[in-house]
Amino acid sequence: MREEWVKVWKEGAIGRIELNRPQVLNALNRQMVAEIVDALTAFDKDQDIGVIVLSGAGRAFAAGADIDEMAYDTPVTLEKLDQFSDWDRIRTIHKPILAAVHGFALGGGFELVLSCDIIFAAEGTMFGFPEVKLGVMPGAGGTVKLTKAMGRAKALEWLWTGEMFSAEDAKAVGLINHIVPSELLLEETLAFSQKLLKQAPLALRLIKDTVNKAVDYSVFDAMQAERKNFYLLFASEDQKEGMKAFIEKRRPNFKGK
Ligand code: CO8
Repeated sequence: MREEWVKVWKEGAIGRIELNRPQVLNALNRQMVAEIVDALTAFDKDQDIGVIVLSGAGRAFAAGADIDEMAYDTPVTLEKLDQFSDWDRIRTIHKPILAAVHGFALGGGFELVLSCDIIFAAEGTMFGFPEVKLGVMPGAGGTVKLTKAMGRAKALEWLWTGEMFSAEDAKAVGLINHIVPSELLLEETLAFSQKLLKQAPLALRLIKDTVNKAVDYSVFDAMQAERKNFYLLFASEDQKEGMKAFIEKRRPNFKGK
């Protein structure tokens, strides 16, 4: 696996991916996105990994797509490159993806954050979609996800002005989960990962699947999907173990089976 622009390693059952192009604030070139998605896919298949944590080296999480790389693109080069198929693959990752975000999360960097499941931000992190200032707009789901999260009026304000917003603003509209002091960012994110590692992995997986469907489907269709996933979990050993442990008044020992 190529790791030119990311660092990838295991910390116990946590798969760590660090964006590593700090000289340009982790501006996402296409190879870097492919490396991130390859690492996510590899960890998703790795039986020893339960949670994946994404973070950025240097003074920012990611200041957007690499403007130098895309400045001379045409619709034809973009169509042929089909770079967003890599982004689509993020949606197929079953395991929890946590983001530890600091400095800036702009444009494609913000879209990468919004592709994660639980988001921790360091105090002072700035979020935004400055694409409008470059004469373009978000292309990896930013417009859609922002509108679903905060409603039409607020989304248009963020997208039309291209201004940066604070972590507090992002948290107030439910785009991120927690704001923590800078020096505790990774500690807090990893501590939350440990909480998830204690849960039944199949339950985590099917909850993520159902929540994703709840975002995309009608309420009725999402509830049908929820029901099927609820039934499916009763085929797992972990369901037997979880309920038996409750009755025996002890902690469950989940195995992901
Ligand atoms: N692309 C390329 N280089 C970048 C980018 C970027 N997005 N962001 C920063 N850099 C480079 C700078 O050019 C600079 O390089 P150098 O030292 O060689 O001059 C270096 O990083 C440090 O940046 P600054 O000196 O500008 O640092 P400041 O602290 O003064 O400013 C800012 C930080 C405010 C974040 C500023 O760098 C900035 O405005 N960056 C651009 C932000 C932006 O417009 N992002 C949106 C890009 S478009 C986009 O994301 C479209 C998404 C499409 C789908 C996703 C596909 C991956």
